[in-house]
Amino acid sequence: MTWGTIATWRMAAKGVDKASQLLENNGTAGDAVEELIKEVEAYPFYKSVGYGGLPNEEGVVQMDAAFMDGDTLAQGSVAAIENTLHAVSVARALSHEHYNSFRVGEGATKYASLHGFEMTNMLTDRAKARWKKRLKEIEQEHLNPYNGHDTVGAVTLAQSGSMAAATSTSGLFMKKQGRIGDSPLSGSGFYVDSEIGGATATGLGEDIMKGCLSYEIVRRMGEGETPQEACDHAVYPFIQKLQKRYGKAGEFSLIAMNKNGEWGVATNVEFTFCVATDRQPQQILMANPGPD
Ligand code: SD4
Repeated sequence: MTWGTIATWRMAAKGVDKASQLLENNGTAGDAVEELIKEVEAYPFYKSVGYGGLPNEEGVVQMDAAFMDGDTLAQGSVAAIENTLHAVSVARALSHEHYNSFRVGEGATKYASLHGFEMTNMLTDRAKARWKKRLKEIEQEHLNPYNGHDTVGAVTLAQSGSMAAATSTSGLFMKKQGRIGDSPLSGSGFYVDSEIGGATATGLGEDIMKGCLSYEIVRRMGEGETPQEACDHAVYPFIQKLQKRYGKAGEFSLIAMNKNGEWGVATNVEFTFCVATDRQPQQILMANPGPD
């Protein structure tokens, strides 16, 4: 039976291995995507996700995460959550709640601690040192604080045909307190429907949100486009639109997988991603910016 997973950035490689093992052994799409993201969240040297993630302007690590079940379309999200090791697990727990399934700030952190999720200081010494250095650079050189992008996002397809998607990020380095990106927002940072497929995004949230790009890719796959066609048609004309209206587009990349385990990607930066399916052992691949 077909199974598959796709995830943003090479940092997801170990997580994709874990997810693949689960999927190969008939695990659920939800368990696989959660384990994949948790692996990235726990690793201290990934600077845009989970433990060791870079803080906001105030020196506080505030994370955004989401989980979506492609069978029920249930979703859970947290935004600006603090001191929580696995934001994605909190998002997954919230996806079971009919009401109050998207929590932000103190409400999200309180939910995590009340429900027994592992709480810890997410600011490592290394991240703190980078924050201090950056504060000085910004003061002296008037730099744009936005510094690259590497949110983890993934889509999984289980042998049962069920699909799931999830994201997790500490967002933009030096973001303003309480700033929330695309990653926890349905349709922008992620979307999945087991009858069609799923997509997730990484990059400048403020621009990804303008195009609801994850939903647009899934919608196009639903109309019969392949994942690659859907990525190309959703992303590149949208980049042109942003360029026309603003003179530039932020950096972003999208990945997609359909219910048959076929996948696609579109990006306007050099972008690495990981794919594994029952037909193809894990590969770490590189995508180049598409046509302007
Ligand atoms: C955001 N999409 O918060 C995220 C940014 C990102 O590493 O990819 N950060 O806008």
